[in-house]
Amino acid sequence: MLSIPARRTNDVTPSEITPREVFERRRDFLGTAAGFALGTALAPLSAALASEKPLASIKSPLSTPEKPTPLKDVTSYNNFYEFGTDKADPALHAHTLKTRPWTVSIEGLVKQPKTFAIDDIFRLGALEERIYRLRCVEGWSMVIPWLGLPLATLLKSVEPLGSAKYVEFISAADPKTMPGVNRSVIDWPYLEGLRLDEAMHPLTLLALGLYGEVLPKQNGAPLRLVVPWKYGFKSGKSIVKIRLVEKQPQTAWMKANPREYGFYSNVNPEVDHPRWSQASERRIGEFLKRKTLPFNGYADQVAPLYAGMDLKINF
Ligand SMILES: Nc1nc2c(c(=O)[nH]1)N[C@H]1C(S)=C(S)[C@@H](COP(=O)(O)O)O[C@H]1N2
Ligand SMILES: [Mo]
Repeated sequence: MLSIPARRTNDVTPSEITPREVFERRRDFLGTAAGFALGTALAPLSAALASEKPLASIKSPLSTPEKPTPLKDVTSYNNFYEFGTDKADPALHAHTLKTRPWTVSIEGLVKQPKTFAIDDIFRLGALEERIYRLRCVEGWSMVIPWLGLPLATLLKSVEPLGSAKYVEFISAADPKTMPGVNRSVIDWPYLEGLRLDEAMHPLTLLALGLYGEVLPKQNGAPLRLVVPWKYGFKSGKSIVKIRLVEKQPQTAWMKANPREYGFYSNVNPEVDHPRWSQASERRIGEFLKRKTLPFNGYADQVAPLYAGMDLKINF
């Protein structure tokens, strides 16, 4: 088979914003938003969403200075098994995905369980552009200008209880619009999980767009996770439910092949996949391979999360 993959925070200043008038408008919005309940209509933003105009964003200091992978590659070389297992399948088949109406419910060990309509998630805060690497367990990588919000913004809004230790992410699995779900490649729905501190980490992004536009369907519209220090599969696409739990959740890949895919799946050049090395990677669009960096280059920010853990056992 398929080698399935069987196989500093937001201290932003006005000068980092493009364009300026968008910032001014956004700041007005942020200034008044606190006084409104979520769901209050905000004319300029709603209009932008309805017409899917380019999304305004704040440039994040958390971005890598590396050159982004061309949009064409970002949208035509994908893993999204709900639309087939070939890299070309998502771009060919994901047009059937219906991204409106779409809701995301957050439940489990929280004080305020909520169901958000997708457009209300866009209103939780100003979108940030975060240029992050995405490193697939298969040995390729890309650099993608994502647009999104820290996942922590969403999680804080439901007030996690002290007993919540892990977060489970459940992707959509609609056999009518996602043809791959009719085949038992994995046990649907696609499930992912993070420890609560990983989920709350400022690098963990809830992506709503890329390259200045709403997410293309093949990249996990209308919202997907981006966890830049972990292998790509930890970044679940087209999420419909987020559940805070006490015990480490099962994930789709652990269920499919626990020997090959662990819960943590941090990018680690020193721990090989049982069937291939993880020491190097091919950046899509480049010819020569490059060395894979521990935690995909984000060790300074995230290595402390794993202090004292044996990462060969907790792979
Ligand atoms: N729901 C869902 N999410 C998923 C996958 C999938 O098959 N289904 N594939 C994962 C894998 S293996 C990778 S490498 C990334 C690829 O994201 P991209 O296509 O935007 O590059 O999505 C991840 N998220
Ligand atoms: Mo992947």
